[in-house]
Amino acid sequence: MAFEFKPLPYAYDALEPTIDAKTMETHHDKHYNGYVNNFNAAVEGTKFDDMCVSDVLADLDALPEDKKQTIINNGGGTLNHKLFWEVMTPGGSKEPVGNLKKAIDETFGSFDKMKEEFNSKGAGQFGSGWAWLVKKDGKLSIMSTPNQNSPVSEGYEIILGNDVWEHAYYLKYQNRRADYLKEWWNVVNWDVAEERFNK
Ligand code: MN3
Repeated sequence: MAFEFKPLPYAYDALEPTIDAKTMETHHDKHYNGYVNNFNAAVEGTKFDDMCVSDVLADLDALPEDKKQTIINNGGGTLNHKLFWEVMTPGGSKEPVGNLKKAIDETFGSFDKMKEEFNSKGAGQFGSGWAWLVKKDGKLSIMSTPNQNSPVSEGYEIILGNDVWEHAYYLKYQNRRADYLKEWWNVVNWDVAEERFNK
């Protein structure tokens, strides 16, 4: 039961001008595809083959030592990107909605304050990694992870995440990661984020 590599749910150019078509195509069809293939190869023939990738990553101690880092890297690359494509949408929906909006206001003071903290974590992540809005025990927080490490391995549920690897933004933004982080909010799918929060 290999993880299925699916096409991007919108056109490569659908997120322009925030994210350019060439970046989306390379990111999805080359980088993401690579993680999925490597993850599937690593779990093939093991008991982890039948598990969903977030369950595999939720218990790193259960992984065999010789495959552990490969699964952290490529299982993380698989799960993190799957969520990344889902949590973006052409045009974006501009602002949090429903219960998530309420929780953001209660936790951070306002949507703007939440964005500020998120952008700062993303900009401050040295080298490659991710910035995340996560939930644990019903409580929201913001974190970053290096490489393809996934918050699910630390017991968090992911509400949304932004990829701050250079492959996610370099063609359009070059060294200006902070600008990419700021612009990215234009394409966030808050309906999906709200669904994930309510799960
Ligand atoms: Mn990426």
